[in-house]
Amino acid sequence: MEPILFYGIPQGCSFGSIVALEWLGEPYRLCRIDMMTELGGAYGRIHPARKTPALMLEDGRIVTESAAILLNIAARGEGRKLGFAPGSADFDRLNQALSFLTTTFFASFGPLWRAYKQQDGAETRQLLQNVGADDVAKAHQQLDAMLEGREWLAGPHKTVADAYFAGIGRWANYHRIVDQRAFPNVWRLIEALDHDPAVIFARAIEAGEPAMSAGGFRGHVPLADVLPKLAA
Ligand SMILES: N[C@@H](CCC(=O)N[C@@H](CS)C(=O)NCC(=O)O)C(=O)O
Repeated sequence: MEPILFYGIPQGCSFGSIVALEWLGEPYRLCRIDMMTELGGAYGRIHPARKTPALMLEDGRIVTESAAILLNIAARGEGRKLGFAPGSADFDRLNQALSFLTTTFFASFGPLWRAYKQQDGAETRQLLQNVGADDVAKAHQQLDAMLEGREWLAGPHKTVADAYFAGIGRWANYHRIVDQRAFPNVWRLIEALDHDPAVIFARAIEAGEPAMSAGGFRGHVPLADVLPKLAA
């Protein structure tokens, strides 16, 4: 059995794991989870905290947390150079970039997602949006500094850190909160990723449109069909 990635819509951070799987080029399947309606119920058997992404491995074990999933994908494809050998300076750089993105950068959007879900309370929503705008701008500033003099986040070629950024780097524009062109190194990376076939593929997958895989995608599988495959 191929690994199965559980990805969330809309605007999931799991987008990055789809991009990484495409870059890897090995067989995989996808299971689509609508985060507005499907996080409850049976999905809790895949991810008890009811978050996406999750990756089911060949033996039925589940890996959660984007960083762990992405490093699992990177470790599969030495030839694809999505990661680096442990002990090297590039390996440290990759872990540093991934840690920053999955903590500080991801968390800076927390208030904005709270505001997004908030149905009423215009005042609270405004407060959350103000806090979010400030946090997101600071996180972009930090990322811009990290990218100084570098084409990609973690070294001389694109890695799973860039794949992850392709997903969460969209959020500033989605929330219309920060003009990313004010951060030239970040903007350069966004533009470089924008036309990448794997990013185009992941966008089409999220939108539910026909998507052209580089070769690894073996189709969607419904959640009900995956549950019996779970490791005991
Ligand atoms: N630390 C986790 C965060 C996972 C997470 O919060 N995922 C979001 C989507 S980006 C989610 O599932 N949200 C649904 C919810 O909280 O209701 C990771 O990096 O995988």
